[in-house]
Amino acid sequence: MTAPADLREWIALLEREGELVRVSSEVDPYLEVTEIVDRTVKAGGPALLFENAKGATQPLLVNQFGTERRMCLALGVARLDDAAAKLGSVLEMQPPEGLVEKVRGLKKLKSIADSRPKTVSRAAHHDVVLEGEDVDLDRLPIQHCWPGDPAPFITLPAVITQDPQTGTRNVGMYRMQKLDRRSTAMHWQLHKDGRMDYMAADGRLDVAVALGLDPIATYSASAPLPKHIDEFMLAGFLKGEPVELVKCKTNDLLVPANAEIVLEGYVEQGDLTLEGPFGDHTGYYSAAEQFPVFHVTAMTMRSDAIYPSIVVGKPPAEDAWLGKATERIFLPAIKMSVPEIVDYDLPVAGAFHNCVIVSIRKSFPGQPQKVMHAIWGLGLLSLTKSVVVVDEHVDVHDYEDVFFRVTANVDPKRDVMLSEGPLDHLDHAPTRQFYGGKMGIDATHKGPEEGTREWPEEIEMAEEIRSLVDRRWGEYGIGAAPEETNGHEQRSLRQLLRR
Ligand SMILES: Cc1cc2nc3c(=O)[nH]c(=O)nc-3n(C[C@H](O)[C@H](O)[C@H](O)COP(=O)(O)O)c2cc1C
Ligand SMILES: [Mn+2]
Repeated sequence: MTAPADLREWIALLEREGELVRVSSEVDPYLEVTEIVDRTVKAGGPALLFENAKGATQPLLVNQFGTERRMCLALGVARLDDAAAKLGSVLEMQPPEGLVEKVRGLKKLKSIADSRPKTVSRAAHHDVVLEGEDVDLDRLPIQHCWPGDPAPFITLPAVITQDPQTGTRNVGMYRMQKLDRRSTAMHWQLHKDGRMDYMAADGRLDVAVALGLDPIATYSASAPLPKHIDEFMLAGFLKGEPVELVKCKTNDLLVPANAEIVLEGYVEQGDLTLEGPFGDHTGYYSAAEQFPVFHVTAMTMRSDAIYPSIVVGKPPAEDAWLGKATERIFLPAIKMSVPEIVDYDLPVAGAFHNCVIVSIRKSFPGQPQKVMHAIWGLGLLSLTKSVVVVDEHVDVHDYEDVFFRVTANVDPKRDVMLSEGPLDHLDHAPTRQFYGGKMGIDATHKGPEEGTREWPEEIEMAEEIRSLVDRRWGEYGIGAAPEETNGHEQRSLRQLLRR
């Protein structure tokens, strides 16, 4: 499977796969689109291309990532874990032995070399160039998502900046409240790389915003990479070919040549505006706060540019699958730092940073607590509020099984560890913003080596009886066998969609 080259190829692929519906009726980006999308996402429905968005000249694409199948199609893999395996095989490279391994090793090294973006001179989004007074965000069907939002905001941008000191590129996805035809707010939260570039700027910082990319490049903007790693490198690696970049018209930043729309401009120290409140993925309205103003100096686009959008709100929403892709893709990197980790799950209902369930191969007392501290010290996972640790044989994606362990295996006085540390910018629960309590729950088996009583044995049916009953099931005349094999995956999907 190859990944789509741009948004057009992606839309064509979705149509061939029966994964896209075109809506030709006039639909209002003010609330109406949100309600349609929310229902469609929760029903596991298709991507939607609104061809006639009220008040705008350009069409609106939404729900492109709304199911696991579409997220896999977007990444060009059969299962999300396959994208992770590709990264894992590079991270775990050993010095090769023998010719076959050497050739294989060279291929892997080439895949890294090929992921570096390359510069090209032409881009379709240079067909229409609006500068200065001509910049007009009113042309775009920017959604006004929730009734309590003060304005429409751009929801699915790839925001590009450069570290003023090192020159390293950063790409992130941050909502952009429309202020007027030529400016927006830039919602760079406290712990994000984009904000660090802004804080390091002496005066002005150039910013470019790419809208309507191929789905891998769009996904990469949301990926929580360490600051010094360019998100377009990850995109190139996942695509298997370099991201092609082209220079902006009014500043020196490079943007993906396949973009539908590009907003070029700048932010400035001290130039802030009141942003929000907006309904966000926490399920609540985030508080209004001061954020930088993004001044658009040029708006460039394809003549028939398609504007991409996403609706975030009470989980589960479309961003669930962007988050799940990150969960899977980053597992190999997490295992590199914390090798006893077998698997982990970020429940969608926990808005990704409120809870992490992690299974570990335990070999010494205190290891679950070691893993909790490791998670609280690892990239954006450090913002995690609660960590649940289970043994390696527990399926972390099966929340009923995890709940069983948490209730059965925990002595709250002994196994609940309270700590404190940084919390997500939008977390409304802690008394102080940005800082508060953390909880670790050790739901692993304990034994005498950890100073407890003898741990009882878990009930398991004998393997030969299981296969005997499998074989004879038809004879009993009970009816169809209850789903058993493969049941886990289906169960977790049901949980994700249950409301
Ligand atoms: C749909 C969507 C909207 C997002 N909106 C914001 C936002 O408004 N502000 C923010 O700081 N992060 C937001 N995020 C999360 C960031 O994109 C994510 O943390 C990313 O890793 C930031 O990149 P950076 O670490 O390079 O700054 C959003 C993510 C998604 C998927
Ligand atoms: Mn980054």
